[in-house]
Order: sequence, then structure tokens, then C-alpha cells
Amino acid sequence: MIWNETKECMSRDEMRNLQGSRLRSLVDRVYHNVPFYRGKMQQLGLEPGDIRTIDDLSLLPFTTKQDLRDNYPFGLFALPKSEVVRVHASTGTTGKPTVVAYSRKDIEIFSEVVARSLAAAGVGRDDIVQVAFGYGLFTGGLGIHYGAEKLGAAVVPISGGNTAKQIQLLQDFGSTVLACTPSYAAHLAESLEEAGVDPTTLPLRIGIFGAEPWTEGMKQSIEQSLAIKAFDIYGLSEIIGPGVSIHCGMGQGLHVMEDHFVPEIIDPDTLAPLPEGETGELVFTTVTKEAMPLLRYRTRDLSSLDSQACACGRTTVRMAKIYGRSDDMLIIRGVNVFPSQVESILMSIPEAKPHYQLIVDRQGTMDTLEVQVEIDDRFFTDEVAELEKVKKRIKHQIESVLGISILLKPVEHKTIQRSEGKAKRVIDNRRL
Ligand code: DLL
Repeated sequence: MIWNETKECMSRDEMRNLQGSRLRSLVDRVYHNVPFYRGKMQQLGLEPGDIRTIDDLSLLPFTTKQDLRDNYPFGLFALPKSEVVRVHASTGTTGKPTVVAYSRKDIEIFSEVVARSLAAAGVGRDDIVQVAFGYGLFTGGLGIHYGAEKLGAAVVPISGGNTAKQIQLLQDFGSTVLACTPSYAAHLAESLEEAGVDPTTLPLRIGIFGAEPWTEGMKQSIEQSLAIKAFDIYGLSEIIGPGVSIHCGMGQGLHVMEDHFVPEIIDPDTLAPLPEGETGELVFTTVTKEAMPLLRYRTRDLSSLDSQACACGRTTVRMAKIYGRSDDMLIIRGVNVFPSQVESILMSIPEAKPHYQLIVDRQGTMDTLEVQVEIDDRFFTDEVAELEKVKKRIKHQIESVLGISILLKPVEHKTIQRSEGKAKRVIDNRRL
């Protein structure tokens, strides 16, 4: 179902006009209300009147995560604090968290884009949505919660973790939709199996998964093990949270809610905008947000854009499934390696489970990459020769794709730590 046909199905020209007028109003607001942006625009010799159409977007300055940190906690607010009704923050691995703020209208927009996303995945009023994203400073739980309520579905706000309870509610409440990270979905699937619950006997039918990179292979593995159809939902707290884009189940790519978040793809080195279809860094401008709008926010996520009409009827631009983050890219002995490349290969190997980790180290001047992957336990008992064969096959496949030699370590069931939120796929001991 298309939740908001007026906005999701308008012609490309109408969309560009709408984005243009919203951009003009945004630039005016941030120029006058956010000293940081006024300073940046003045440095570039720009005044609000210089921005006339959406084509002028590329004249504007970029915003980075560091800018958010430098203005911690409330320095980028474009409204007085009395107009702010909620803050979220991303915990981050280093330094201070990045803080984001919402006005009442921003929360309305947040609910709207999540409602659109859920509708695109086929969720409706009769559904029971078990929200197993974390509630709290993270935007996942509350974001999906408000959107599902707006849609009119029944929300089960269980939050992340507590796997036994998740299973109990899936059974007792008959939840039809599960929202969580793909890695937690994989963990839940295995826990169901351990508990002797056959997923085909559950009413569960749709998975809304995101907040971390996952490959098409991982999607198929989860769909099979939970007997559901899985949808990729993308977003980031700086832009709003989940609901920036959603896969519609057709063709390729995720529809961007571009009447609110205008996407661009840039070359991360030269910062030049790239033509449609080319892969680069995703950048978003939040043209309607009030409390903490951002100009040209550099996400570090790698993707490409496609504005061709989609079979689902939506005309909004689609972004390719996130390939990885530019800061996730490992450089091992000079070779660029994305964790998603390894995941794609592992997921094509029937003996490999969807639980793996990459461990990067340095011995002397030599970088090493160890891939740990869980393999069915039977290989560790009576089929030792078989295990060697499987190990060789996986190692060979990964090496031929990456072009570097690796250490492959098959490990037993439950060796890799399970995640309740975003999985930690890489341990890079070189940086410690
Ligand atoms: O992860 C918001 C979210 C919650 C999205 C629930 C989807 C579902 P942050 O914690 O700020 O916000 O992390 C944002 O997570 O820049 C991407 O690198 C990654 N990410 C989010 N969704 C996807 C996805 C939330 N579907 C960062 N595929 C982003 C790949 C994703 N990566």
C-alpha cells in the first residue's frame, strides 16, 4: 500500500519544485538561526537569496559528524529549546555522542516517514508490530513505534534483547511484524530453533530490518529461517532515524523520502557530486526539519541513486542497498576490503551460519585478516575431514574475491558473540 500517494508518486518535476521551495525556506532558517551555518555560508560568500532551485544545492556547505561533535550538545539547534520536544543521541564508539533534536512537527515527520516505510513493506492496521529495536537514545525503537502507531497497527514495545520473552510474545501475541537489526533477527531465528518452535507455525510474516549493513545473502538466510519476507529500512539519527528510505519489495533499491530528505552522491575524496548511477558517499539535506536541520550531511555510507520509475508505482528516487561505510573499509596489505564482501561469500556457503567476525591484526609489518565463521556442530565431532574440505572451500572463495590471503577459522556454534542491536563484525587490533 502507498501511504501518501501525493508525495510518493508525484512527477519528477513536481518533486524538484517542491524540494526547491523547501530548500529556500530551509536555507533562510539556518542562515538566520544557526550561527554555525551563517558562518559557513559567509565563508563561501553565499547569501540565502543565492539558493533558488534544488540545482543550487551543491553550492551549499557540507556538514560532518565532527561538526555535530564540535557543537555538542545543542549548538546546531535552529529553534529555541522551548520548541524542542525530544532529543536522541548516537552513542558512538569514540568521543562525545552526537545529539539530535526534534520539534513537534519533526516528530510528526518522523512518524509519517516510518508509516510510509511500513506501508511499503505491506504492514497495515491489522498487524501486530513487535518492536525489538532498542528504545532510548537510539532512534530505532521510538522511531518505528510512532510510525507503526500512526499507521494504526498494534505496537508491542518490547525493545531489544530478552530473547526468551521475544519468543514468548511472538507465540502468545501472534506478532505479525518483527522490527530489529538483521543480526538480532538471525539470533532470534536460531533461538526459535533451539526452543523447538517451528517458525512456519507463527503468524509472523514481515521483518523490518536495518540499522546495520547486511547483504542480500543475509536477507535470504533470515527470510528462510524465520519464514517471513524481510525489508531493508535505512536511516540515521542525524537525518531523523529509521524511515529515510525503505525497500519496496520490487526491483532494486530503497525509496528515499526525498520530499523531506534530499539525497546526493558525492565523491568522498574530491567532494564533487557524482552523476546518477555512480557509487559514492550519500549526502542528505533535511529540507523540512525544524529543530536541527542539516545541510548536506555526509553520511559516510556508500550507495548510488536511481530515479527511474519503479514497478511499485512510487516515483521517488531509489538508493542502492548500502554497500558499507567508507570508514568500515579495511585496508589490508594495501587492498581495500569491505566486510560486506566477506558476508556475501559466507552467505552463499550452505555450511556457514550467519554468525561471523573479521579479526584484523598486524604481525611485524604484515597485516593479517582472520575470518571466524560458525559452522554446523556436526563438523566438529565426527566429520573432521569434511571440516577441512569446507574450510578450504570457504578460504579459497574469499581469497579469490578479495585478492589477499586470509586465515579461515571455522568455529563452533555460539562462539561468536550474539548482538541484540548492531553487530560488531570487525575487530581491528591494529588500531588499539
Ligand atoms: O541506525 C537508525 C535506524 C534505526 C535505521 C532502525 C534503521 C532501523 P544510527 O544509529 O545513527 O541510526 O546509525 C546510522 O547505521 O549511517 C548506516 O551506516 C547504518 N545503517 C542504518 N540502516 C542501515 C541499513 C540508525 N538498512 C548508520 N543498511 C547509518 C545498512 C544501515 N546500513
